[in-house]
Amino acid sequence: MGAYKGIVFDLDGVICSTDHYHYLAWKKLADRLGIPFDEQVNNRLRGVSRMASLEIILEKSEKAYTDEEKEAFAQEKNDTYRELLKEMSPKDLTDEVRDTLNELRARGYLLAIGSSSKNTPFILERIGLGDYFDAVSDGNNITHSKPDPEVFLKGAERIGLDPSVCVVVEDAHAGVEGAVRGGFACAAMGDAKDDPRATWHMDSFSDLKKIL
Ligand code: B16
Ligand code: MG
Repeated sequence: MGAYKGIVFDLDGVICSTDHYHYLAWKKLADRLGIPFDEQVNNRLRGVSRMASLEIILEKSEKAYTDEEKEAFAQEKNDTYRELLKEMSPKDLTDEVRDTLNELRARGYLLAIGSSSKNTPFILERIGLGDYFDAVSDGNNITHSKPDPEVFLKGAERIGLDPSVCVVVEDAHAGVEGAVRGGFACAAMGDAKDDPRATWHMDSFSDLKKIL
């Protein structure tokens, strides 16, 4: 097993492709408000909390909004997003992710989730992983979103391990930064694959079997 004993996985963009649903839901809101929104802006939202994401989108708005209006926009986006999540099923967990998780578990690693999303329990249930992980740390138990390391530190704590023996798996630059600040090794993939702060740069999720 080497130096590492636990793995803390980001959810959105790592375990499943809910990142696309975030995009669609934000796009619907931005279009309604007449605010330009594209994949480039969307990539800046990865790993960032819902309200912080809204603030990034509103940077391109010509109009200023009150806090009450912003709360309503965040709620509207989440309602759209939840409608999309309802369509998810265990079929949205790829064979690659399922097989890799099972192999890592069989090798003795403790497995945790470290996600900024408050929808984490619902998503895990939809994809058939409701009871799978040894611990879940998510947007419901943190006060600071990524790039703060809090969500990963709580994840490691919940599996009883020090960050120095845990690997964080991330697809967001904000998440890579949080992992490094928290004292974790970091395997980066997707949008954050080439982040120079990451320990490993993965082409796909199953590369974990080679790294660990
Ligand atoms: P919610 P992760 C993050 O999940 C998403 O990447 C980010 O786009 C989203 O704004 C954030 O969760 C909050 O999500 O609105 O569902 O609470 O990548 O940390 O798993
Ligand atoms: Mg992510």
